[in-house]
Amino acid sequence: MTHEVRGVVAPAKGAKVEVTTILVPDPGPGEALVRVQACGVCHTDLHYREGGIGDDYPYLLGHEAAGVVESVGDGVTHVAPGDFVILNWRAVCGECRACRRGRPWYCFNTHNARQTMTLADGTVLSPALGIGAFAEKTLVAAGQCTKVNPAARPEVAGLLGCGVMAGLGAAINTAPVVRGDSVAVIGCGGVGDAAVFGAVLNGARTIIAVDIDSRKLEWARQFGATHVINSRETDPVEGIRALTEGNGADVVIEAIGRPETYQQAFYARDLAGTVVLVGVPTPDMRIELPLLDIFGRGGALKSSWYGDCLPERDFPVLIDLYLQGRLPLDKFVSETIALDAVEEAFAKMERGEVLRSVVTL
Ligand code: PAD
Ligand code: ZN
Repeated sequence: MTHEVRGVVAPAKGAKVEVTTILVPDPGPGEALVRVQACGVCHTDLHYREGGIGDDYPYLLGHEAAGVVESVGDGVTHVAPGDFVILNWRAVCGECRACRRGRPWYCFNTHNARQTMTLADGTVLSPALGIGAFAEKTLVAAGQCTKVNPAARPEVAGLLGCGVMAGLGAAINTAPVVRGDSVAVIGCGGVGDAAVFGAVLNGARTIIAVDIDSRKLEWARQFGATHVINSRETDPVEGIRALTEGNGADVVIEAIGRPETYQQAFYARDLAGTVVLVGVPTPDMRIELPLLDIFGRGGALKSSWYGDCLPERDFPVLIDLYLQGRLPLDKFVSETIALDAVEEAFAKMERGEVLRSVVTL
């Protein structure tokens, strides 16, 4: 059987997204059909629309989602119809060179559904990050479903499926921040604020939030930033050094994905400190740094893919922390919107009015 549902599609590079009918097949072996309940609007969806990630239009957008498993294909044992799940884009294969070396969070061959979802005329859709969840139903590999406590509201649970996990994980897994560290986060959208809170969770002493928007800085304070710098007014490198006895921060997390802010991160860290790039750059971006500075400043320059998370390990724990009142996921949800308001949500994101708009279905 094929399910005819509504979904949000990016038809061509730079073109506005459209709500349109999509066709979703019943799950085959190893696949699951999920009735989506909520899906956050992440900057990565906008990157897709603008051609920053690839050219495989049309894209079915949306990838920060939670919902209920409707049916599963042959051989699926770890989830069943009725399970409340967060969708993930790291269904590890267990067989690639990273998995075999015991580093599955780098898995180079993550699973997605084998069958395709299409437009009504049969045009094959590329689901964003192998998910495509701005849709009433979506088809994924069963491993992309992580079962969590259904007491969590779908609109907050779904956020762990991408941006919040990426930001939290950049701090707690990739850096990792350790008790007593000084941490600076450059760019305080949903991802950056999650990094701020990750620094709180791991016991950072000083947490400096940097943004060009004072409203964002106010929100970052609510997540636990001890200091804020508006980098339109204050040079962020000098500002971060001034707040760290002239040294720079032990960990600087860049959560925008731009050369100039990466360069700020590079020079705002202490000697032997760590830079974590979690923001996603576009293919045209370049950076030039003196090689002597890379050598002479020592430490580590890391990227954080999805916060180096393992969904099966991390999502259930983080949902439990949320349910215990120890992880303020509700604060990320600025508004809930309908499927046809994604384009407007992109504009609000660009104007800095929201941390997360979340589509509810
Ligand atoms: P967002 O647009 O909500 O937040 C970006 C923030 O950066 C906003 O608060 C801006 O005001 C701020 N900003 C923009 N320019 C500057 C500047 N020059 N100096 C200081 N602040 C600035 O986006 P988001 O939080 O949803 O996503 C942030 C990035 O993280 C984006 O590149 C997204 O694609 C990436 C991401 N990465 C992963 C991953 O696995 N690495 C996962 C999810 C998202
Ligand atoms: Zn995302």
